[in-house]
Amino acid sequence: LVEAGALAFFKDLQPSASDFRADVLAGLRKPQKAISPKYFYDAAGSAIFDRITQAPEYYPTRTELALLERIGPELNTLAGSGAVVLEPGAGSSVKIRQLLDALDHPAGFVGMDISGDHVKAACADIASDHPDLTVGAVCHDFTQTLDLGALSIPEGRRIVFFPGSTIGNFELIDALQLLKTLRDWLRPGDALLIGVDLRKDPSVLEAAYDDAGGATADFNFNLVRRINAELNGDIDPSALAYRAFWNPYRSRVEMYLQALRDFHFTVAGERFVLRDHETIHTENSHKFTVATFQDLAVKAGLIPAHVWTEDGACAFSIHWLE
Ligand code: AVJ
Repeated sequence: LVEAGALAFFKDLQPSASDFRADVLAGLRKPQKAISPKYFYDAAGSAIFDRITQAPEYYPTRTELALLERIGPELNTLAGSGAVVLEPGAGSSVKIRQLLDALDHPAGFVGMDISGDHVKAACADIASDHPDLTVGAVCHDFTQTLDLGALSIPEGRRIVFFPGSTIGNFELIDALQLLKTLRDWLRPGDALLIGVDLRKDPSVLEAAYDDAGGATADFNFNLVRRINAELNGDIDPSALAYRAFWNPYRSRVEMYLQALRDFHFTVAGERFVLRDHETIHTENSHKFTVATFQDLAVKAGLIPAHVWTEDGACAFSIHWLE
C-alpha cells in the first residue's frame, strides 16, 4: 500500500534545548539585553506569526504573494520543468504553494524550519496536494551549517527559495554570511529566489510591526512565556511593554520589550535586573532599496540576474540571483 502524500524523508537536526538556554542567558547578560528572533518560532510562536501575516497592517506577506503570482509565468520560464525547490525557514509554506503552482512539473521540494512539527505538518500537506512531487522536510536552524549531501535531495535544477524578507532579520554582516551560505547550495544553473522588503514611509513600517490587533506584541510576549516555561523563568509580563520603531540611520525597524518599572527576575537559576525603561532587543527588520540589496548580493558572490518590484506604499522586491 502506497501512503499518499507521505514525506520522502524527514531529517531532525533540531537545535538542542541547551542552545536555547545558553543563548538566552548570554543575551540577558549583555549591557544591551538581546534575544535572537529565531527563538520566536516554537510551535506557539509560529502560529502567532501566521496571525501577524493576516494583520491588515502587515503588508509584506500579501504584497509578496501578489508579486509572486504576477511573475509566476516568468519564474516558470526561468526555472524550466523538473526544478527542485529548497526552502530554508519554510514555516507554514503558503508562498511555496504559490511558487509550485506557477512551475511546470517541479520534481522536488525540501522544506526546512527551526520548528520541526510545524515544517513536518506543512510539508506533509504539500506532499498530499502534489502526489508527483518528491517532498522532504528538515528541522534545522539555517544559521547553522548544513551538509546538503546528507539529505536525499532529488536531482534537477535547484531553486533556493527564501521569501518573506527573512534576510532583513540579520545584521548586515550576518546577512552577507547567510547569502554566502545559500550561494554555496547552488551549482551552475541553479538560482536563489529571495524576497526583500523595501524602504518606505516610516508610519507604514511602524504600523506593520506594531499592529493594532496586538499580534506582533503577542509574538514578543510568547518569547517571555517560552523562557518562563522552558528555562524556569519568572519574568513578569505585566512589567514589560512591546515597542517597535523605525531607525533611519540603520534602515531597519527595531523591536524591543521595554521595562515599565525596575524589576528583578530569574532565568535558569540566574538573577537579572531590568531598570525602568531598559529594553530587551528582540528583533531587527532591515529594509533595503533594490540597489543596496543587490550590492550585498554581489559581495556574497551572487549575480543579480532579475528583479521584480511592487512599488507604492507597500513596496517589495523579489530577486533572482545566480
Ligand atoms: C521573519 C522577516 C518575515 O521582519 O517582517 C514580523 C518577522 N517580526 N513581525 C519581518 C516579523 C515581527 C518578519 N520576517
